[in-house]
Amino acid sequence: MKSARGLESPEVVCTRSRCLDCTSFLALALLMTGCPSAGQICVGDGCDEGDLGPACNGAEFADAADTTVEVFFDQAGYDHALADFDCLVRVDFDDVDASGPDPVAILAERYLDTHHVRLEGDGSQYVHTDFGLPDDFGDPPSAPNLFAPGPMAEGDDVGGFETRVTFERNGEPAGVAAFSVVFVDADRPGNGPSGITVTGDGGEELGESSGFSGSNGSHFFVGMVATDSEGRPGPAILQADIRNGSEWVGLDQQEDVALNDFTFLEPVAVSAR
Ligand SMILES: [Ca+2]
Ligand SMILES: [Ca+2]
Ligand SMILES: [Ca+2]
Repeated sequence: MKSARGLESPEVVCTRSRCLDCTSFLALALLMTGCPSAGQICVGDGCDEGDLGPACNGAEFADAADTTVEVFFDQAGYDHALADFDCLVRVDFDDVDASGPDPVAILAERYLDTHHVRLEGDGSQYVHTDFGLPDDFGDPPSAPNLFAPGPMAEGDDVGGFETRVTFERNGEPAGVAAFSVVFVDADRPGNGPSGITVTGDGGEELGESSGFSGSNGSHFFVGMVATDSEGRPGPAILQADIRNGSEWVGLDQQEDVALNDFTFLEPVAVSAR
């Protein structure tokens, strides 16, 4: 994604404070600033810590102790549930140069300063365009890159298929009110169901979804929104554990599944909730 901060900048989606609101531009100006659509990207100096305070868009946050998690399998429903918020953050991995033949390892902290998220695979984390399986992973909607946890398969070891997602603000654990990820080619759930579990304070499980599937090469959206008893989204989700299939994404024996765009509402430090 081309942004006003340069081709290599990871996309940061927010429109608060100093972050320029793209809705104030005409269509031509939107194109010139790299905004993918109205209200979707930071320009200028970007969003610094001071800009991204705890009160996301002024919306009220739920009581984390009184939380239910709703699961969405359609992005429209997820977006609608978050319509009052103006601080959706997106990691699409397209800032990584992964145009070579081999998957590119990224640090778990790659998006920590910019997006306040840590992505930790069983053994490293990888980005590539198709992980060597173009029939399954070629031509993703969020092109060109996909994500998958390592380690890569080696010998009898089938490699990694689990990723832990945690959030951090100013070195402190943080929570999010919503989280989503796209599963690519989750087409053999009988060989290894994909799934997400989200947890809150004290490791308490807040919500879970697994066993969903689509056709060969499909892009299956799963989103979760944490709300209180009055239906208000709140930053109760401290961690998401994602299982993608049953083996290293490029092994091509049982269930290979890649991941694409992670989105979440702006993380809020636990002490600021
Ligand atoms: Ca992508
Ligand atoms: Ca397939
Ligand atoms: Ca598959």
